[in-house]
Amino acid sequence: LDRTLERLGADRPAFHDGGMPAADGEQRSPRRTWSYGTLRSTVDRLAHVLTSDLGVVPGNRVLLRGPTTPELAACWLAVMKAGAVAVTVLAAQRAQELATICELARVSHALCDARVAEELDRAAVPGLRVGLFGGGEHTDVLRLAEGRPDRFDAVETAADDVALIAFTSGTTGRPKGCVHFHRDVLAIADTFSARVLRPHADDVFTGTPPLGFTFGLGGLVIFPLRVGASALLDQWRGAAQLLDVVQEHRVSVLFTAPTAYRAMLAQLEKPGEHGPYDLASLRRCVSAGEHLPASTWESWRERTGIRIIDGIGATEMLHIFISASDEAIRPGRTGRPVPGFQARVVDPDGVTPVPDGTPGLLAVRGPVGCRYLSDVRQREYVRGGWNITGDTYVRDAEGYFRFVARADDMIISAGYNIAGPEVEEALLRHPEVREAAVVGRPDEKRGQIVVAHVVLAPGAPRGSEMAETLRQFTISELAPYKCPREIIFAASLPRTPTGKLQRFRLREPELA
Ligand code: 3SK
Repeated sequence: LDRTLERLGADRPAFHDGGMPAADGEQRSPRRTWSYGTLRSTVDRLAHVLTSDLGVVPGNRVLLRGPTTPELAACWLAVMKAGAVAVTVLAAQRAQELATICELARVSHALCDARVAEELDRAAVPGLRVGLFGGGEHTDVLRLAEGRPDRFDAVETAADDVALIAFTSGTTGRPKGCVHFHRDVLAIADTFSARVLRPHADDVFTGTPPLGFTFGLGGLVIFPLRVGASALLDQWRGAAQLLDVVQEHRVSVLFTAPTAYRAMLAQLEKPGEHGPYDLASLRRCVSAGEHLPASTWESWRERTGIRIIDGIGATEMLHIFISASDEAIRPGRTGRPVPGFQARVVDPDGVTPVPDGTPGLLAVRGPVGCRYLSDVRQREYVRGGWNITGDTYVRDAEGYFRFVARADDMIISAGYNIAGPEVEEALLRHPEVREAAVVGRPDEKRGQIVVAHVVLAPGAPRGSEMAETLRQFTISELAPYKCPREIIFAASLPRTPTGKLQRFRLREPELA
């Protein structure tokens, strides 16, 4: 922040927010732009509040909680300047999860958006000192900050001091804290962002991942600030609002997940309602968080002319480590290791490489890596210096990595190995299918059978005839043994607050 400001001046826009009507017709909120100058003075004043009023000392762990706003981003930067450690959580997390996280990370302080403070209250964390922002006057840390000096000398941290503990509940629901250093924060900006995304100072970023998810923190705060660009920080309220935001703010860099690309494509098909949309400002669209099917990639390119930059990242690795851009993109394949990273495919021992073309566990190493906070699962994740992400991948002769499944999403039926995502991808090619999740269900005869949970387009008839149509459709696309034996129609699929499919809830419906 300081360097960018010195280099490009204080007047450039850093963050925008508001100004967009909500999908449900709610009033337009005033549109605001924070210049780099405003951002820095807010951050510095907040750093004074943290250190002088709330008693934060370097190394203290400060929980950050709120919807995506410039205020939340300013709090994150203030924690960095104060030499404290940001513990990022999602606004959607509930009291019990917050209590667990605070205990695991030994959180002593919190900065919390007043709109979501109740849940933190209910977590009843012993000794926690909380500063609220965006709420009533006398409790608001931003109000308090107005009376503090507008320059703060950042605490001298070392490259290997802890900057961030990011929590992941993964797709299985057990929270793990991932520790990242100050140098890791810069490393993701100087690898994926600088080498693959290649943003410039005039870019306007936006996207759907929240700042409590490192996909969002990188894409919406770290990457734009590193190059002096600006970001629109808001909460995602649906495809129509996201398209409106892109059009109205002339967004050029979009970070989101495959589900949102599909939802926007469906919205673009709707006659008249909001569109036609002018999306000509877009030049970079990034997809991560889940596998991007080639059909979604193709449809987006046909509709917008843009080649989506797919990527795989992980909270353990802070951000994206395999990706490709421009002409190097191969639809349906994630890409190649981002410069600075190495990747290979290994057998289940986690160490021995398998030949190209053979599926195995993805192993990666580079300038960032997994450091779980006191968790025995560290031993499984890092083996022989390589991070084993839990994804099954194949590397081809060109050195491209193709996603097969999460290691625990492989279905073994009558001796066949079936990758759930491959069947999902086939189902998604059917015009009436909006979302699909394919899991194995225990079966006496076959070990497991393939079960598909499907969300249909609005108005499409559910029922046995449609189920049979979809079964026949998958048989026409894939080997018959991969065809779902059962199709269950659903209104929606279970997802984590960051949008990842929770297949375990479909495998074990009692957890749903
Ligand atoms: O967990 C993920 O899927 C992810 C993707 C991109 C960047 C960062 C993360 C955590």
